[in-house]
Amino acid sequence: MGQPESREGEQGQLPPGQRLQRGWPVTHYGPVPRFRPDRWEFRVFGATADGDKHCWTHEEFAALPYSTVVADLHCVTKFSMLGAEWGGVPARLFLELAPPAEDVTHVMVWAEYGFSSNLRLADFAAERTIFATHKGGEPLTAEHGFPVRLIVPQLYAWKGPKWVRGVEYMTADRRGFWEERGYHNLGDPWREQRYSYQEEPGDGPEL
Ligand SMILES: Nc1nc2c(c(=O)[nH]1)N[C@H]1C(S)=C(S)[C@@H](COP(=O)(O)O)O[C@H]1N2
Ligand SMILES: [Mo]
Repeated sequence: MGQPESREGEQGQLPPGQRLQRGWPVTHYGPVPRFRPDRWEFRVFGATADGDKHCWTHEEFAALPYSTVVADLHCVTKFSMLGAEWGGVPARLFLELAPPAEDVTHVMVWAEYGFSSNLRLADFAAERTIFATHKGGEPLTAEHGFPVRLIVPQLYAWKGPKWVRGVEYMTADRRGFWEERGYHNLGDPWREQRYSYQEEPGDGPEL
């Protein structure tokens, strides 16, 4: 709160302390979930404007407007992958399809097995924030998040859950999985906001 929106610039460049990675490593905590199309749904819930939960089956999600963005991936463990083309559904489309209540300030993005990450509404609504289903024109592989992962180009990659299942609209900030476990609440790679001990007053809820 009172924080400027994260910068979106510097696409294609290495943020401070990062090094270039060839190829695309797989980085996550826990097992790779199995995709069960019949049980999968994408939910937008919490402080919606109409108070209802909004759900999409996999078929419905796949039929949403598709667009692409070029965005880098910066892992907090210091490797970066530059210039990937992601295809999928812009996050801000959900703000139209399932509008948030007026007092929503943050979202929690939820993935399989209870993994989560919190974002400021402005970062979620940013032009290039995308629920990616494809990379380089190919569907994501299971280990990279199939069927849907979030890409938030202006933040460290842990802010982009793989195997996303839903979005919770929140009227106050709350820490997600890594944000509770030592990573910075905001995670701007250009400010090297890596760890929670670097947080300044106002950067996040009390730990
Ligand atoms: N569900 C889930 N998503 C996750 C993670 C995780 O542990 N679980 N790790 C994050 C981290 S730290 C990184 S660097 C990227 C890595 O994405 P990749 O494996 O496709 O390179 O996924 C992010 N998304
Ligand atoms: Mo990471």
